[in-house]
Amino acid sequence: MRNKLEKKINENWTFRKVSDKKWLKAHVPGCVHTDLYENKIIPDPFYGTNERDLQWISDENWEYKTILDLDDEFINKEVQLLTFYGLDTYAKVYVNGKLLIESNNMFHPWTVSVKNIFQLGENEILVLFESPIQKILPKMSKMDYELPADNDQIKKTSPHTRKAPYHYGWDWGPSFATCGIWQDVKIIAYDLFTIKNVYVDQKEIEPDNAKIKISVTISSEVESDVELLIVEPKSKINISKSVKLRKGKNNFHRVIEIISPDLWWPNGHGAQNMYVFEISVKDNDCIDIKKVKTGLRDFKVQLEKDGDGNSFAFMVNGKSIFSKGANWIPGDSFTTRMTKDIYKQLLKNAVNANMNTVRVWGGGIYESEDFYDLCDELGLIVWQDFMFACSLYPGDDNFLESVKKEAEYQITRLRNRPSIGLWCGNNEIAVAWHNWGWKEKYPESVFVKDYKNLFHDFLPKLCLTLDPSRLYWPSSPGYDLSLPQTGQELNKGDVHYWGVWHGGDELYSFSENVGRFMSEYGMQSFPNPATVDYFCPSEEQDINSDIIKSHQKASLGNGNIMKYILMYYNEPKDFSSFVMLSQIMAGEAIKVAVESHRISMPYCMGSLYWQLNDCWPGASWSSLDYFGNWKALHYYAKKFFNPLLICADIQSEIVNFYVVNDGELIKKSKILIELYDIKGTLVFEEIVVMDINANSSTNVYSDKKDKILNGLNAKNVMLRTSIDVGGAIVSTNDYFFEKTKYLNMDVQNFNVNVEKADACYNIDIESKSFLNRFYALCLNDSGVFSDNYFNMLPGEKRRIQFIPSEKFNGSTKFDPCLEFNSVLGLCS
Ligand code: BMA
Repeated sequence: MRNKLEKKINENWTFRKVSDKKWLKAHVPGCVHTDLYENKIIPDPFYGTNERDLQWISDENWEYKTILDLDDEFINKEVQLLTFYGLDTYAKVYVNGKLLIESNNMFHPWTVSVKNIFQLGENEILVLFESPIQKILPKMSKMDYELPADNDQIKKTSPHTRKAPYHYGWDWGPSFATCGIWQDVKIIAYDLFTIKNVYVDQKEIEPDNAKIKISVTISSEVESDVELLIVEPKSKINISKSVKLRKGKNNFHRVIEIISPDLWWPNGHGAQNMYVFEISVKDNDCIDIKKVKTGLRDFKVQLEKDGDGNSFAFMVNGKSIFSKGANWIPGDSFTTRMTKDIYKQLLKNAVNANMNTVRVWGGGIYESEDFYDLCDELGLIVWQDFMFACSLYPGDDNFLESVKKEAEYQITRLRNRPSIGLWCGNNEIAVAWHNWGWKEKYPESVFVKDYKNLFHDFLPKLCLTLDPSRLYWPSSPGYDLSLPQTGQELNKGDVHYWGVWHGGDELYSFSENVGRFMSEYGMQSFPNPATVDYFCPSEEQDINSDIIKSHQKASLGNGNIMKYILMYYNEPKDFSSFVMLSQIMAGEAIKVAVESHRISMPYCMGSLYWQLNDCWPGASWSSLDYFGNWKALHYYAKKFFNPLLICADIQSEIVNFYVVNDGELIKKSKILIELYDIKGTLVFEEIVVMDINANSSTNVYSDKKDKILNGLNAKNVMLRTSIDVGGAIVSTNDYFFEKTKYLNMDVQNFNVNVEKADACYNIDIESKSFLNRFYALCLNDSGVFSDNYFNMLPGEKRRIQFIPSEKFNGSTKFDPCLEFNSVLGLCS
């Protein structure tokens, strides 16, 4: 057999600063910052104010080298290729002294023929990385104006370089414009043919029949008669066909039908069924095999004119799905540290908080195969941005040529995945043009020519050719497929609402600004106390200390966090109380937002808060901190994204109660509306018995606020709403008629008892006073509590569980360091 050879060459790499003598051990995939750190040349970039002192790294040139031993078998092959799956970013690759690659884009692979360059025995591969900053500065100095890049904290070179925008800094992350071989390096050699690509195009997917078209691209060195096989065990597909290969590129396709397919569903709506297609090409001498795993589903984004404007709603297998989730940013400033386990922890936690969607936001990276594998497996719909965010970009041919290669590669790589819902051109560029003063500042041609060309012509055409079944949406937020004349429209398309936080508005503004699909809105908070300890010694833990401020990248910063806390709470006692109150504040804020979005369905059909995760330990809008700890917001999210939700709108004189149901019809449920005074006495009660319709939001009860209060002081009461199905409370939600700081709360008093059970800890809480947002915190593990941040009436008893993270499973040595408190205990 003349087998195809494929080998990773990630071993035995060394690196050095170009002006240095000594070569040091390097990691591939990796980057220069982590290599320097591992060699103890630099301290932890995330600690203290180290970020500031490490800026020199991105101004230097670095080189990486390895020696590769090759035998006859490789050297005698007809085709010999060297592929760098990711070079970040300006690299010159020399093989045995010969320059073979000059890269300028980290988002697509670089492949080169090494036939007659590789030799028997030792071969040297040398990669020289030029500073991404210094490379661009001369070009910028010749331009009439600087392209906007507000988040770029280095030298505003980022729009010119196809490199992850957040590497240059963002309002939640540091500036480390790193470089390195950030993806696998491979050598591939064959004599006859190779399968270049398999595309499973889901033509028509219906419950009783799936029609799919399988297209196979084969590259051949010879003319030959071969057998093409398509095998899929679950559907018993076994097709064999004799085909003739021509020299060069060959395309074959075959339409297949699967009767009664097992469909793929987003989380919460059904199973994530998958099919594995194995495609092989063989002759007597040689075989090449490619496997494609996919889920069959009909996915559409409904953009329809209706009485309110234009809808924006996901339809999966004919069912309208309310999209619940958050925006995803890269999980590390140095993405090569992301392992499958870390991805799994983060994305599983998204699912554990009842999410069904993540938006891969355009200022980061096109994510790894692990990421999308997990989204497919977990049922997370991916809103996939192209990597353009909050900047204007060059419009010259070289730039477009580079983007073409990038987009072609990424679309082809991801189009077989059931989780990918839509492509989106960019993040916030159109809205910035219209609303951030760009229109007044830059030549019109940058928008009506360059922007239009890239996002309204070039990218949509590529998507249409390579992935015709998916929507291409030019920009988020956006309201139309044509070049927008205004920033965003509440009644059309998707909306980023930042009146709360950036605009300083109070929380009720969320309910006054509900769009058709809310793809961004947020409230900042600090990470968990143990995470703060990771980067800041206790004596520096102060809202105004240099270290704390250096881990806060948003322009409005800690002052804005404090401003929001003080709108609703009394002053935090100390720094750690500030940290915890900031988290509770974020939970309360996003709860108001999401509830107003969900009760507005089907007018509003999506709610993705900003942001799910972090790339370093610092202040941000995230609900999971850098180490994967659940911040208060994540516990709130689990409840406000619960498939069955009861909530109240208490803004006006009439209080409206709603039940939102993402699931099937529920017969004879009991809706309980109860008002308790702060001593725990039930003072008002209303019970509504009803059937809850499938996939609906229903106004189940309305009453005058005065009637519910019945003469009681609004500062002394709590409204508790619940749904009882078959004798079990399946959803509950509390409200107050006054801001927390005005509530009359007694001195906080409670008992807690912790006992170890099999794989968890049982925590029994007994309240002796009214407890506002009682919480438990584990200071030495990122494990999760079964419930958290809830209100307790005096005399109430509750049991919650603490489930330690997987690393402690079965460990007898683990002793959780638990802390318990509530809002009153945090305020002075
Ligand atoms: C959004 C995002 C990000 C930013 C966030 C918070 O608009 O698109 O650019 O980090 O706001 O300001």
